[in-house]
Amino acid sequence: MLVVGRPALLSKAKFLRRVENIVDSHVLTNNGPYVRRLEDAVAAYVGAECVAVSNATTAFYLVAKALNLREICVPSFTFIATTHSLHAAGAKLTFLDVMKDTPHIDLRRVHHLPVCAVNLYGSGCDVRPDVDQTTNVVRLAPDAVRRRQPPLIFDSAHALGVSRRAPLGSMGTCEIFSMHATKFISAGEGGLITTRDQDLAAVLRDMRNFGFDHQSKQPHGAIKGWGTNAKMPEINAALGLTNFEDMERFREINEQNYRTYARYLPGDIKLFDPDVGGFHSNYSYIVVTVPPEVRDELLRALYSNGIYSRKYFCPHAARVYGLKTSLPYSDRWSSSVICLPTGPTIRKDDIRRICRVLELSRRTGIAHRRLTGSYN
Ligand code: T4K
Repeated sequence: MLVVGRPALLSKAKFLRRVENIVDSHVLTNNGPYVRRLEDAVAAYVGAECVAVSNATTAFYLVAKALNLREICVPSFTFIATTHSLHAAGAKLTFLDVMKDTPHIDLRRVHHLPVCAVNLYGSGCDVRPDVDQTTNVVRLAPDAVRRRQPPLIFDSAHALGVSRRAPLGSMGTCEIFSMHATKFISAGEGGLITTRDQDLAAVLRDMRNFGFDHQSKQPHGAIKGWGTNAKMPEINAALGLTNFEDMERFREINEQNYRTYARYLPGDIKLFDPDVGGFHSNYSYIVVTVPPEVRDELLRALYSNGIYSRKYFCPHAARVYGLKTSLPYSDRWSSSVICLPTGPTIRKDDIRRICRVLELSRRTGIAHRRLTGSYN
């Protein structure tokens, strides 16, 4: 079975040594040494503070609480985790449509309200004119971003390692990355919040640990405010750190896969270019769009041939909540998208086979049938 999101580990021996260290150290959680090493490595890479948490979904909840968000604009075409979390934290959601050619909202059109923009599929959002084109940083003093401007949060769950001159991670009020098993750099489960706002980072460090003052030297210092248990365990941090250190190798493998797809996909199946807007992608998602009337049939044909592809994201968020708002491009993306398998477990021959199944299905209209015999 070829699947979207199959995790792979390139440095297994190194990870196992780290697991042994953890077992011998008797420190399994509560912001131990591997969590701190992961945070330091990511902070140095993105040029901002990094707070590691249990997963990205919880990260959104913490950020919404820390910023006391009462309302926020979000793209409807995204994963439901983000909208569920922001809503659960008390923010009223306004759904925005994405654009025709990119699955992003047009940030230039939203200024007056808090916004959560999504750097989807390992690609970067078109940024506002007040974003420095060299560093990707919004041109405001770090705490001004939080105190005087509506917050601008980036859902960068898919975008660790994506860069445009500088790596993503220091844009807006904060960015949130996912280290779920299916993500580019996996910790099994995990999330990272990066921000240039040191006050915000400090609040988040307290919040992830029940609200305890993270700077206190006492075992249980003062409780500074609301908090929950959003800590990343040491074993997850060790896995995340090991994979993060291999990031360039992961990118090379994914980029090679992307080029192979670009070469063999049938002409009427459109491959999304994740470098759109001048970004350098991590190529962690292979996203194609097909005519909506054949999308589900193609998915069935792939599945019948052992190729487990996904329709991220169908239905899109507003429709999940039963809203009838006119969002034509979200509807369009949602009904035409297919995410195909990639990553280190997928070989060039697999990709050729996937492309062949798509080609034969498109040509003959055959679904539900095993086409494996007729590839060559
Ligand atoms: N924002 C965005 C834009 C997101 O896409 C996500 C999550 C978030 C925020 C929230 O991030 P986290 O809270 O998760 O950190 C998956 C993931 O669970 C989810 O992380 C991801 N986005 C979403 C797009 O996809 P499913 O329901 O598709 O996952 P699942 O378990 O069906 O796995 C997908 C494929 O991966 C399967 O074919 C099997 C394979 N797989 C999966 C796991 C977990 C493996 O081979 N091994 C594994 O261990 O949601």
